[in-house]
Amino acid sequence: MKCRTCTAKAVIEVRRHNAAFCKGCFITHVERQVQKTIDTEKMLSKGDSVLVAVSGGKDSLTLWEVLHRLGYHTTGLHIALGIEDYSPLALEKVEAYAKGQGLSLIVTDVKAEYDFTIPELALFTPRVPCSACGLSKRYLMNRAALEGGFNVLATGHNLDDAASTLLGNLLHWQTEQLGRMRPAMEATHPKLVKTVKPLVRLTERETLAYTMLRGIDYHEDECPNSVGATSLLYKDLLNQLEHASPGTKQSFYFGFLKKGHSAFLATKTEGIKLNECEVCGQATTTEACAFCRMMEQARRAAPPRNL
Ligand code: Q46
Ligand code: ZN
Repeated sequence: MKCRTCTAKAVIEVRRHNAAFCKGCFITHVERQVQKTIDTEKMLSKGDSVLVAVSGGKDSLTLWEVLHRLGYHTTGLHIALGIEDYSPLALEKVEAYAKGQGLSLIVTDVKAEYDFTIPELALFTPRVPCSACGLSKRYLMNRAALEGGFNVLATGHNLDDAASTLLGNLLHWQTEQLGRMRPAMEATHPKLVKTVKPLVRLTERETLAYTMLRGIDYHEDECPNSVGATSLLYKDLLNQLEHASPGTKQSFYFGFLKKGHSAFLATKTEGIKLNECEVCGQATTTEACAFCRMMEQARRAAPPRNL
């Protein structure tokens, strides 16, 4: 198998592009794919101050590496979730990467700032861990971007993430979510920051290959709470389809953006008025935002020693 670009011995085959690449040409291919996504979706400009959410896994570290190499001004944001046997090593990997590259990193520790870890929030509120975690991450990422004066927040979602989310949203006809599925979402309120997903043109396998070929030391363990997640079942099904027919994930997601997404835009904005949360000031459709309400629930339910 030879590299499509230079005919040297290939190290990876990308069936959906009907191509194989050597190490150097694959790295260039990945970085070009990211730049193409940024340009077509008008995600970033070189003057932007970009906050990159980094969990320590392969996707987020790949994102940080590529954005930095493409010449964007980036700062990392790591949210320490307090999940035993998982979070401490995640922080270690992110800190080591930032130090090695000489990049600045902001760390937000949920327990230190709000008195509860993610597992504790799941214990003291009706939310399951991933629901408490997802809400906390969205809130804290936006808060960190606003406080730090960043005008864009970048996350490492890849094509597998986008396609599996789309499948889930379609299976349950989550029309509001379907209207929010663009990889670049402009801020719709002064207390919201623009969000972008520059890796959506790359599959999970491709980001993993990039991470390994670049020699990036990432957190290999999956979060223990991801076991049995429905999103993994959707990813599995999409992988089976992709195996039988390469290019399925890409045509599913990008075909939706081209032909289906606009049909759901009205549902996204219709009748929704954003206010500022009466507790924290962040954008919300209710009086107190969902994050502040969850924290209040946890404070009421927790034994006094947690306060
Ligand atoms: S980190 Fe958080 Fe994920 Fe762990 S608790 Fe669930 S949402 S699985 S991306
Ligand atoms: Zn709030």
